[in-house]
Amino acid sequence: MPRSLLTLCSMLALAACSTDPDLDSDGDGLTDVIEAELGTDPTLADTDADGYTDSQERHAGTDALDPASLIYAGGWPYNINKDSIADPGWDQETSEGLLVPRFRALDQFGDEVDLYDFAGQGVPIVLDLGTWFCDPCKSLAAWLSDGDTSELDELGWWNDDFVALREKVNSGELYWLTVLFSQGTPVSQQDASDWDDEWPNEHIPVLADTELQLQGYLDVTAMPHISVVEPDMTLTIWGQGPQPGLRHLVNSF
Ligand SMILES: [Ca+2]
Ligand SMILES: [Ca+2]
Ligand SMILES: [Ca+2]
Repeated sequence: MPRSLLTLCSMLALAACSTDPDLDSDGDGLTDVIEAELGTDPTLADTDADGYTDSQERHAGTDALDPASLIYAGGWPYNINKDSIADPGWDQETSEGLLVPRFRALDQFGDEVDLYDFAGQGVPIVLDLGTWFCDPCKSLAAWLSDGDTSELDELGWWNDDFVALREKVNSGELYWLTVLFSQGTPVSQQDASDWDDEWPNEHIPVLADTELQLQGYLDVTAMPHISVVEPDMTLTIWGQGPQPGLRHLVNSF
């Protein structure tokens, strides 16, 4: 065994230490050799237990040894392979079956969130677009926050079947992104923060579409607007109104 690997093996103190330089004992995407160099634990995918793997933290440039150093303060997913998604850009026509452009926006914590970080996790994504002036949007937010459907029950499009979707959001089986926009005074990061203060759900990023990019692309006029995106970023349901998207999701679980 080469001297360097002997040294590594003694450092790692692994029962089954191998001479394989490609060995990734914890399957986190970093070899044991690289983890020894970084000081991360080769037997733990997430050394600092902050929800992001050592490999994700290295990719994002955060500290894999510091639980206070997070990729997103909100704990949103991170996709190491997001650059491989063929971003069609905002000039592409909007159509079900096509990829959604790479939307980036500030969230309630001030982090710039990349929509493509939610790709590749095997979890469908809801794009819920609304405004402060849309009362049903706020009723939807209230339900997502505390489960209260009393305001939604008054609305013609609401169905009791949709209640199950909140459980999917809270269990991580469904990503729900609330995206705020405004046709008048542009929304700001403060709006995202205020919205989250009013109707908090720790699983839901609230994003400020300051440039009306997603709002324009999805041609949002009726609200709440619910579009559904597959894990590969294909637009599956291009919502006009909330019902088609919510119905599709209920049927897909
Ligand atoms: Ca590893
Ligand atoms: Ca590791
Ligand atoms: Ca960390």
